[in-house]
Amino acid sequence: KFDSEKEKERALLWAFLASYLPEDKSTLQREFVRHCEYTLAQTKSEATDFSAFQALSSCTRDRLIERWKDTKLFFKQKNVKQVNYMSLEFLLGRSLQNSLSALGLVGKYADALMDLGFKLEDLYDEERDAGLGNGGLGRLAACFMDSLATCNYPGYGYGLRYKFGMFYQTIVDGEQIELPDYWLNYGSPWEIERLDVSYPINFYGKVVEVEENGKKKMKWEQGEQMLAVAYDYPIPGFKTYNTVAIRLWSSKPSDEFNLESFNKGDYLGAIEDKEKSENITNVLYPNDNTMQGKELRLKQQYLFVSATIQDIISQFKETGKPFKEFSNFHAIQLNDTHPTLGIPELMRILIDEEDLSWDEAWDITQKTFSYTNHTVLPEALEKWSVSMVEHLLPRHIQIIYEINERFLKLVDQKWPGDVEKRRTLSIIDESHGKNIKMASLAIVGSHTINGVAYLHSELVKHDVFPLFYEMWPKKFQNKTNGVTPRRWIQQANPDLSELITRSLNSDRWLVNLDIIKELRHLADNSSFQKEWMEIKRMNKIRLAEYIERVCETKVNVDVLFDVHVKRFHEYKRQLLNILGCINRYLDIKEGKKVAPRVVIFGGKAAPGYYMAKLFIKLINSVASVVNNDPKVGDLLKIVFIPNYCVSNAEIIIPASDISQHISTAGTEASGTSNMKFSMNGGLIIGTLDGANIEIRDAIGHENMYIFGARSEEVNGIKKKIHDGKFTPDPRWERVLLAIKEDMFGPHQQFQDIINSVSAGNDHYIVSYDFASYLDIQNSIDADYKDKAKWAKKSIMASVGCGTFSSDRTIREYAENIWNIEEWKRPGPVNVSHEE
Ligand code: B1N
Repeated sequence: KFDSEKEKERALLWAFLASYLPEDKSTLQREFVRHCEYTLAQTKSEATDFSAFQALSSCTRDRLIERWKDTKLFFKQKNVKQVNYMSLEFLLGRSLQNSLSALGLVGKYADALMDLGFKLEDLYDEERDAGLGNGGLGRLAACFMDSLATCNYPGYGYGLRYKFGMFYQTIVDGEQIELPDYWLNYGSPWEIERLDVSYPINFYGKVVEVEENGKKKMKWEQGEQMLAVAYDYPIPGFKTYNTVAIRLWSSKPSDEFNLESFNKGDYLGAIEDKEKSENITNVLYPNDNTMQGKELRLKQQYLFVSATIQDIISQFKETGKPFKEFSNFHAIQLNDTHPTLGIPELMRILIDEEDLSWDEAWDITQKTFSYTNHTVLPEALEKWSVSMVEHLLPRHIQIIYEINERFLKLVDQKWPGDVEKRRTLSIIDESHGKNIKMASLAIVGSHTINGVAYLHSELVKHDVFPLFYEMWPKKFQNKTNGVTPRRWIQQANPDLSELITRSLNSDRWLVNLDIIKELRHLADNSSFQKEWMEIKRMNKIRLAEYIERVCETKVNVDVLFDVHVKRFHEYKRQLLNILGCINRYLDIKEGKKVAPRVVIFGGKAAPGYYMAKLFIKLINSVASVVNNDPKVGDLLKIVFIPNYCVSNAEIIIPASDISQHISTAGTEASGTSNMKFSMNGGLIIGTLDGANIEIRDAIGHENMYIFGARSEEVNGIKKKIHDGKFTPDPRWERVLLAIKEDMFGPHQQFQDIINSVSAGNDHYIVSYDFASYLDIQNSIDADYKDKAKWAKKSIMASVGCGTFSSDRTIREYAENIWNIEEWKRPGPVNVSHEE
């Protein structure tokens, strides 16, 4: 293998010098001080908790890099197939605690840093969230990366390195105010800047036909050019040495310049224009479950897919294999349709640059891509105007048209002369101008399409894409979402984690969550129940302290904690909850007996989503009346926790007695916080929607509070409401009257809410589900009084959730979609793993 003896010697020397850092206490301390002194240029007297956090993160990063490099090398030596998970969002949250825990160094560092005067927990709190996502979709991608590494699968996550992540939410006079999240101001200790990994990205320009070696071909002539530069974020597996990475692209102006614009003599103006046009990856679009057809977003999507596909191809070329082998080495998963341009981009590169024929290129493309659908909401299904795409990506529009033409030939073979089917199936929608239906392009270009919960996957097949399903029934699958138990149990709820490990006499449950079901026999055990509920109480105290700090409201921890945290959206029906609160308040004023509770809201509204913002205003208006009414006292407190994000979710979720997942049946694709709450012993009040249905099947319906219309009933109910044939419950009228009579401030400000649920408009059937919602809330009041009964339900809700580990989900993707194998890397000999 080696060119010479000399080269062999050099390699041995290098390997010796690059051997793993030891894990003894004095090495940990020396490395920490070295980073303080040399990386941060700080002495003992200057070091704050923040600098200690930075130094510890640098130490941790070094160790992650050791593992990641060797994992990459191992995969390369084994010639493995890898998955490339393409997502415009990765909602990672904080990384320090998670990484230390994966490295098995939590205890050792706690001890080592104590000598130097630092408390590990305080350092965790110095870290800012990496908020590169909106909500469930972005957090799912983060949980998936954790599971990919832990389950020893080869892979990469690909995304964008936004300078501004999800906005920071504050509440002023009851209203949401958005502030920029300039997270990189504080440096990102985890990223590895890869100035050596960058790709040119083209926009605009034109397509010309050229002749090369006697063959006619299309050439995309350069318009604007910029660069995408890679930043790698290592993601460690748990109880394994495997470490994978997320590669995030950042846009940079390219060295090539347009002589014309500089020739005008306005040097500073030309620089400014160049900067402006090239800051593509500046900001994350803050819309969850809606699409905004902005050109900048399209540019983000293209920069993302072009850099990613170029990177994957360059990795593939290192194997020296011919392109027909491509899909034996790479699977590409599209996290929703946001990266769908990857399909025409791969086609373009294979045909225009690698000289493959259309058929060869198409075969490779279809064998490589698969697509996950995350929503059935029509306003979220992406459509891009043909004229915008044509202008920005003139070669891609040709390819998309050709894909469509060839596809419609297949349609014609199956349904000869059926123009209606042809129209429905066409990738180009011509009903309001010409638009590209990205989901249709994704389905045609992929070998597999999946939904994210059983009900959702059924709706995808039968309601959203029925004709595609008829054409290719075998392409459609379900992959029910999951969440990582490392972050959502072990890290968020260390006391519960300790109890589970002690009771099972093993911590294997952290990598095989199914085994927590073995604790079922303890559900009736009164001393276990006592310990279980005592942990819940401690978590409630921790949350109450947080609430006092951020909301300046004191809450009683010995009452029921009812939590509703998620993005604000009409379909998620925070309105149902707050109207229920008003009803409860009116009951209290009438002197009815109710069980005391704290109702906790949290979540962001898209800055342009008027209704969602009005819900926030209503909640805060009701809260200020209820919380200041001396008649109410501890019977009802309503709090709105500002800036719901991954790090405060870790405090909120373990403290809930019940949590609300009350979307109109058939609208929430899956939901993932429902799984997190249940795992932590919080009971769910929910509709038969998304993954709620599977959670009920797993934990037993007696351990969940289900209410409301079923998905198959919703359309009939909507019609009934619309036709004025539905009479709401008297409590509904009473609540609306309270608002109209200005009980929560001048009612005019809430008029649009009242209109939105009035007959004829009540799209999410809030008025219909209201009665059953109130009834089930009353039964919760009653059940909560019986401490033993409640404790049993709480335990059963948790230990039945084994199947909702994202490890299970990832294994299903690996086996049924990606066709990749586990490759566990043997550990280095000089490191012992903390068990
Ligand atoms: O994806 C989650 C699901 O658990 C949720 O039910 C679902 O609502 C969420 C456009 C979305 N679907 N679609 C989005 C996000 C951003 C955007 O720009 C759509 N998010 C979901 C994980 O499967």
